[in-house]
Amino acid sequence: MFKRRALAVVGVLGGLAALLTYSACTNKAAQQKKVDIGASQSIDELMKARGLSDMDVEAALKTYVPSGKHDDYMIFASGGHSGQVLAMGVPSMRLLKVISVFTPEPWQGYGYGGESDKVLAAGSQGGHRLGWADVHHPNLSETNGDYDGEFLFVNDKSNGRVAVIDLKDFMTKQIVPNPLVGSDHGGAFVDPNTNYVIETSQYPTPLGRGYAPLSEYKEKYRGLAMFWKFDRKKGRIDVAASWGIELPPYTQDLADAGKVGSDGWAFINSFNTEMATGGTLEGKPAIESGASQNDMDYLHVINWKKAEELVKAGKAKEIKGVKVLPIEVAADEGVLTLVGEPKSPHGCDVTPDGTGVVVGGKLDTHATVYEFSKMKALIDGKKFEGKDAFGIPIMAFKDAIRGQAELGMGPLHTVFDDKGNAYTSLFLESKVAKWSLKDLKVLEKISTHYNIGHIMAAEGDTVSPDGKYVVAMNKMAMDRFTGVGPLYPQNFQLYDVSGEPMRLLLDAPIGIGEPHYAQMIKVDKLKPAKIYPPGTNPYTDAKDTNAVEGGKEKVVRNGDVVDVYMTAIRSHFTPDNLEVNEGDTVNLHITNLEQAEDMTHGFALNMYNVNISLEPGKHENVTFKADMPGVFPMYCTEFCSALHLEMAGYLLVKPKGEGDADKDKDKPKDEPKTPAKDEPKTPNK
Ligand code: CUK
Ligand code: CUA
Repeated sequence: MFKRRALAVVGVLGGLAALLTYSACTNKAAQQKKVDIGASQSIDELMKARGLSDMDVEAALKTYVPSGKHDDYMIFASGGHSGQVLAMGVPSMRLLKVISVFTPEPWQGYGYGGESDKVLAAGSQGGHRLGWADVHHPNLSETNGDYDGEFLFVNDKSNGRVAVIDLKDFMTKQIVPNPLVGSDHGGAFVDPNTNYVIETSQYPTPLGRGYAPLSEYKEKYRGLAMFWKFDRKKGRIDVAASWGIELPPYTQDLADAGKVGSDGWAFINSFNTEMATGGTLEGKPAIESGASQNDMDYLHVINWKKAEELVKAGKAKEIKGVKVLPIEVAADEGVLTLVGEPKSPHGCDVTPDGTGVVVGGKLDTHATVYEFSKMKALIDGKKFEGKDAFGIPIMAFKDAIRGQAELGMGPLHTVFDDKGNAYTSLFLESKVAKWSLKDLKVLEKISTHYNIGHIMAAEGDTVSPDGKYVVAMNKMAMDRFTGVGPLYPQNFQLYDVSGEPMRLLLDAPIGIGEPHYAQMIKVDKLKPAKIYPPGTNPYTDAKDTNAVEGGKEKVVRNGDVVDVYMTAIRSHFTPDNLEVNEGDTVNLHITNLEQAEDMTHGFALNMYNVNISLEPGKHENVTFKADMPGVFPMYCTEFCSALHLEMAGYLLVKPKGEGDADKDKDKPKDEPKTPAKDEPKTPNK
């Protein structure tokens, strides 16, 4: 025990270990007590006082990141229903930022009157402004199958949307609503060079979201694989160049893109190939049992490079302006092929070398590894065992697989390390199974607490995973934390997988939920900006046409439209007092003139729901209608200097009938003011 601890300490923190002068062969408590850590207590005394074991101390030493030191990895984790994405450091598991994506977020001034309102509005579905999202699968942009640290994509399962986050400034730049599907799930996944952001539907609906009764489910309901073209130069999805493939009304689930030899292909697992539609009140089986009748569902194997050619050759039909390759074409041309998947499949993960696809089974004890080369040969040779009800060819299961790994109860998702091992989450067993891709044999298992869903590993689904760390994203936390009421914290558990056995290092409750997937990237691949060049509009990535320079501030009135060109710098706004008339449309153009790191100013205008964040150099345009007369303090919401509280001003909205705000300026100061009630009501100019 003691020897192991000494070695671990040396491995993790050589300097400290030397200081502690642990001996590998002695176990004398007396010698221990000599270790003075500078706070009058020895390590042993501290351990005793806090009830810590050797393993606890080892875990602490492996995860503690001293103040001022940085983490080695960054996690981008789904924020679940919050609609946001969490950025966390590894190994400390410190939360660094909640990136606002689909949901307004006040601190980042996201959705409170500024330019970000346009991004959120563009994410409307069916004319409805959506106030939440169910984020499932963040995916980092890749170059040659490796994370390149430039962009992050996430999907909103509930409303069928995909968002683009630019990792230059960790801001959401685009939300693209899918006009065809009712919900999505597989995705956002990228191909190895991020040509496409792939989004696949979940619950089938009529494509284009029209009406069709459930009795016409088989005829009218469909799934979809959407290929959003990514324009890396612009950093945006090019909606016009995007297209889809019509899928049968099975419930498509997780998806992954092929890599290396399987680049150009995509794989989607599915369930409910029974096409059950429920009807519990009418005494019909619920979807849960209706969808669990067949022993096999279908893995969808898609040749997207071929689909792309067919779309370009005009073989697609248009639905709501989107080019969609019909099922018949996809089936006949070898674009879409099926192969059986055992018992309630879940998870769909391509191995780092691109040769295998791992699919779990919620009601199975195996993970199945499909062999890409075998499937390719079957498809090329047109060797099928039959067709499904939609005419899609089906490969024989036994001919398409490398084998099955007997892992335990309820395997879901799989990630990989640098030594040819796979790590699969076992939902029902609450364990992580480590197994070898070579012989599909389990090497070891470790408990999670509890009901693990997704799992992530350092660079775990690139062509060159790092190993080192695995994180379990658990569905339950039960006894892990101090109670906070019946809605329990969501818990990430960090494991050290650098050696054997695997070790649990740290619990990280995250405060929001429910997260699904996450990816972990080496921090040296990220090159985030520290400031913006002066006057930058982050949504155009260019200097805003309304950017304001110091000394050029002004107020311009045009009828009942008032344009205010304002600057912010420690610790004042110029202008700081604004006077407008009730009913005016007010456009605030505010540039933060600061070029010093972390000199962010906020701009809040009370009662008008305006709150924006002005990072150094950033420009924002805010528009609101001054429909509430009165006096409204406006102030900086970031504690930017000793005189931050003084960084304030007033918006005066003159009630209708009290005279024109501008006109008053020209009146001689001593002219007696006419009471409002005596004035004729005149419309504001
Ligand atoms: S799903 Cu959540 S645990 Cu949406 Cu990726 Cu498997
Ligand atoms: Cu600027 Cu506080």
